[in-house]
Amino acid sequence: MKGLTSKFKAVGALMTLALILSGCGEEFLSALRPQGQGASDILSLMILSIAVMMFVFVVVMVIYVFVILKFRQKKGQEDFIPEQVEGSHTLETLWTVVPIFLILILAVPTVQYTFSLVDTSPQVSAEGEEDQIWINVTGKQYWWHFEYDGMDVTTSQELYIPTDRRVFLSLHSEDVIHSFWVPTLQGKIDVNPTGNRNEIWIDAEKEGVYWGKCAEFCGPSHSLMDFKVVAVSPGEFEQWVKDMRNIDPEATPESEVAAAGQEVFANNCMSCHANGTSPNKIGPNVSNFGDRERIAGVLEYNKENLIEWIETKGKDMKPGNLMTSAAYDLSDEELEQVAEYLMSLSPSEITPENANDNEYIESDLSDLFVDEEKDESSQEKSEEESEEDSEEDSDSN
Ligand code: HEC
Ligand SMILES: [Cu+2]
Repeated sequence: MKGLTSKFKAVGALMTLALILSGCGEEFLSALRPQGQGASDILSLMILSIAVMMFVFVVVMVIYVFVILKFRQKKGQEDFIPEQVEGSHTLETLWTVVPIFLILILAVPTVQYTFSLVDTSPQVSAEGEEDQIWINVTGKQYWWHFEYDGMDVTTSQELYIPTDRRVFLSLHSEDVIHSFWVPTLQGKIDVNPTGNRNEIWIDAEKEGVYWGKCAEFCGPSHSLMDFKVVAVSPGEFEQWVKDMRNIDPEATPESEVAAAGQEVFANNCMSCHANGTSPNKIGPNVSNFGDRERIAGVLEYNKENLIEWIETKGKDMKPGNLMTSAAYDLSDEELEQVAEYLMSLSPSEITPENANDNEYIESDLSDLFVDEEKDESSQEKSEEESEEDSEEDSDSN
């Protein structure tokens, strides 16, 4: 009877586990419900290895049970000694060859995917080489910065991508090692501070807002180093890029309160934050802060949280974050004004809402690639790069 209750307990525990695990299947967060090619590939590897392991488990269990039943001591056999067998070529060959075969089944696709998941060489379609979107990603304690190569667009915390193609990421860190991971879209990739840049592609099959995480312990707020990937249709992406390019950080907001807030922001915050396409700074770029899904990557987006964040410098909301060293001391009125200003920053018609509206706008994005602006800035870029390269060369000498 006792055995029976413990069996029930085991079954109960398994069922609870199954229930908990089934809760992991969120489309915006779960590696078990892939929404991009990379994550699908990884899931198929997981299924393959589970299948191989289940095969081994079942075979071993069947033999095990069979042997226990067949060769157990029977009545009247107390003194019986079975025939003693030593060495069997057939068996030894079998249990050497079968595992080698199983490991090959696992190894071949694993190695293949290990390379294809980070293959950033140009994709070629029937019409020739496709234009590639490259985004420079910087990981920092505890937020992410994105610079769209050749497009003159910079943003932080939320990465906009078009749904019709792979986008290519070149990642590095400015402090410690982080790891860039959007579970529903791709595998993890290390983000290193040592000067080497890791590269990976991501794609989203359909529009949506996908959650990303830092997957390498990087300090007290590591688990709060969240970001979002906002996947919109190509037409919407093109619109977003154009809007983001045309930001005028000096433009005066319509509301008076926000205009006062702009002043407060300029006097207290611009040393660390950027607005517009100015380069990577100590704190996130706030150009489209009004369209963020979250504050600082994790907090629910509302004015109360924003004011609390600014007032406390996120001390308890994101322990150890670098804004805590800011020197300002704002009055309640100034807090209100600066919050109003930040929430008014919405330079683009395209927001995360467009990722959920099921409206698909076509575009081949060629506009984004052929214009002169791009040519110029990519030229500048390559000049910069070659300077950097020669610096690195001389460093290493
Ligand atoms: C010492 C540099 C520094 C100063 C000065 C500073 N900040 Fe920050 N701020 C940061 C850093 C760093 C972060 C990122 C924190 C994190 O998420 O780890 C941040 C994050 C934020 C965020 C969240 C941004 C987002 O994209 O979600 C807001 C809002 C913000 N700061 C507002 C302000 C305001 C308003 C002021 C001026 C009153 C200000 N900050 C002054 C460094 C600074
Ligand atoms: Cu981290």
